[in-house]
Amino acid sequence: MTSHRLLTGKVVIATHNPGKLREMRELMAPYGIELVSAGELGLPEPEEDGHMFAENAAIKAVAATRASGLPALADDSGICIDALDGAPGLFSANWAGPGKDFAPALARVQAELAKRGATAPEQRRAHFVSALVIAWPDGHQELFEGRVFGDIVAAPRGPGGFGYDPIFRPDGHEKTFGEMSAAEKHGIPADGSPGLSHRARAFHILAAACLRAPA
Ligand code: ITT
Repeated sequence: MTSHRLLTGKVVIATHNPGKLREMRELMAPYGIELVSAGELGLPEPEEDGHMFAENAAIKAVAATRASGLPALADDSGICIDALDGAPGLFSANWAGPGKDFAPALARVQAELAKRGATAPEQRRAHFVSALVIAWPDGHQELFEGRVFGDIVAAPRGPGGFGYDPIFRPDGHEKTFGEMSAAEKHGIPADGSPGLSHRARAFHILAAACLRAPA
């Protein structure tokens, strides 16, 4: 059996993405851990040159723990579209360009799908992936991954969430992530079973392994 390490004390949330930061703070909220973001600490964004989500998450967590001397939690994530051979995938953030403007990225997804004649939902299958890595200053690391499957809707819907949320409809739901409240997107049921979003699902495993709710 793998032995996990408990996460305690002050922790860096190693992201510069405000949407992710908000979700990670929400997911961590019940555990009574003091959180500080990479932005609040003025940490630079490391170059993400890994070939897998898990590698990039480790690059970000390790950079933040080295720079701060605190344990750090990073998320590397993206949306993989079957008809586009898994794109944008690792390059999900890059499709928004340096200005991090997602309108062109969402339009590009639609254009690429149209080019391939993918109009029916079953031709527009996609999934989100989240790799969460916690890195400690002594070099210890833990990795947790979550996925959620669904399809790309015909046009963006809903003001909620961030990034690709307005075009992704998870299986079993009519609403896109963009039309859901934060609580609906996390989808964490009271019985403690796994949540809905890729990040909530990865976090569910992380919490069972490394977090204890305060008594
Ligand atoms: P950090 O590296 O600073 O965390 P980033 O935005 O560059 O921020 P990634 O490299 O992991 O993060 O890129 C992931 C991209 O995938 C992100 O910018 C979003 O566009 C998209 N993405 C990930 N999770 C998402 C979610 O829950 N909803 C919508 N889009 C998401």
